[in-house]
Amino acid sequence: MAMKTYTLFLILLLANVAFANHYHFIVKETSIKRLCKSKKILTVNGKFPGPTIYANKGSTLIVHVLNNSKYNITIHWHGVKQPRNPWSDGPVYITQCPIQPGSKFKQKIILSDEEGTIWWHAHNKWARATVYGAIIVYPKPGTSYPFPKPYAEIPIILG
Ligand SMILES: [Cu+2]
Repeated sequence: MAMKTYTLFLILLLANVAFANHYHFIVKETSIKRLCKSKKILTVNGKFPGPTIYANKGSTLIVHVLNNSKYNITIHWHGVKQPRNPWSDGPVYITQCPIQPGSKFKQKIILSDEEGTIWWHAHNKWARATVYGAIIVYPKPGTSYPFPKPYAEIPIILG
């Protein structure tokens, strides 16, 4: 019960703070166990689903991506409009070259009017099947939600 109260308190607290603007993503193969079997999958920071990004509406984020896999990869910031900044939005071979194995790339994410939960995912062939996570965009500090303040929040990611 104490843990539940603590978690709820933490979630409510997050709604009123400014978040870090820099994230570090290391794309690598990770061994995971599901249904009694181990399998190697591509992950970010060894997590599946990958790390959640927390941000405020209108902020700019920098995600330092290091590709430690043996595949070309990009990360797409799905649902982010990226005004006048398509060059690090992630669609591989369309607006961005792939991040090659052993290389790094600084992805700039410009949030404009997005608010709520969107997501990021890998953008090269099958890699998107395991390389993804949530982006939770809170109101600007000092402003309120455009709807009644939620009692709690639980991100659900369908992969
Ligand atoms: Cu997408």
